[in-house]
Amino acid sequence: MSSEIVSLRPHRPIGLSRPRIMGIVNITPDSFSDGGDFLNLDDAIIRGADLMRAGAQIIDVGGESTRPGADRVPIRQEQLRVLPVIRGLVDRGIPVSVDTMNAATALAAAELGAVLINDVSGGLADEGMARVAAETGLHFLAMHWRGPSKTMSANAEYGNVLKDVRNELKLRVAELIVNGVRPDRIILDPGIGFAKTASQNWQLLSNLPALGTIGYPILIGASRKRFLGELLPETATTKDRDPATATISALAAQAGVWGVRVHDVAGTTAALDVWEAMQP
Ligand code: PMM
Repeated sequence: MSSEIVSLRPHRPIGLSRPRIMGIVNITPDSFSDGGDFLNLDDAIIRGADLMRAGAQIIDVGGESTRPGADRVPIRQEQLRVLPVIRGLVDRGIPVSVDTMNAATALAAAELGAVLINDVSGGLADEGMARVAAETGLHFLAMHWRGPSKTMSANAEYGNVLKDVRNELKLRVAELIVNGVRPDRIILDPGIGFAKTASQNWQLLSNLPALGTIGYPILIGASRKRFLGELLPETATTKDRDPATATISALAAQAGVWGVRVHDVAGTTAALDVWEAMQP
């Protein structure tokens, strides 16, 4: 290979490493892409183990759908769905994250051995969440959020989506730290598809390095979301969005993200293998 080609290659920012893959197991009858698939305990555990074999580093277990328009789920019902699955996965030595907006569920998951709290409200939905994050010392993934799924589509009003999401995430960080969450435990997520139009999602995805300059690891959750469907024929299913998701995973890797949250772990593993092989 000529030295000219080598020198023309863009420099890889220092510290850029392969993103972690968070595999999704939703135990919900109504999640938009896998709702109802893993309601049975054994199926959910097998699914989590399969996703680990396919290349995930952590399994995200959720019991409350956050698709636009979804109603909240009673906490008791959420816990009945997620806790047995978390126990089963932890028993098999699998690192687990709990996708919940409820402090009580996060605490129960922590007691079972979950290693990360994934709160799509970033601690806004439950005032006890920051304390649970602080006291358990778990990693806390704070997503950009502008209110419950039932009404969030009406909240996609931004002066400048990148600046506003950035500022609102910085506010979250400040409040989490004031409540005792250790900065080195915080991971941020711009909340693709949450109170965002398709165009706003693309603006955020095309400016990931600007989100990284907040100073915290960034995770992206674009998997199978509706805005990807707009690139496909009308007859396409949500699973048909997997190649687009995997492409975003590779591009997000190039932008230096810490992690990607996906349903199709095998597809993203392949995409990240290609990205890694292409690194200088
Ligand atoms: N998206 C969903 C659920 N949980 N968590 C994080 N951190 N980021 C996301 O983008 C996110 C999430 C909704 O998707 P699903 O219903 O397929 O799980």
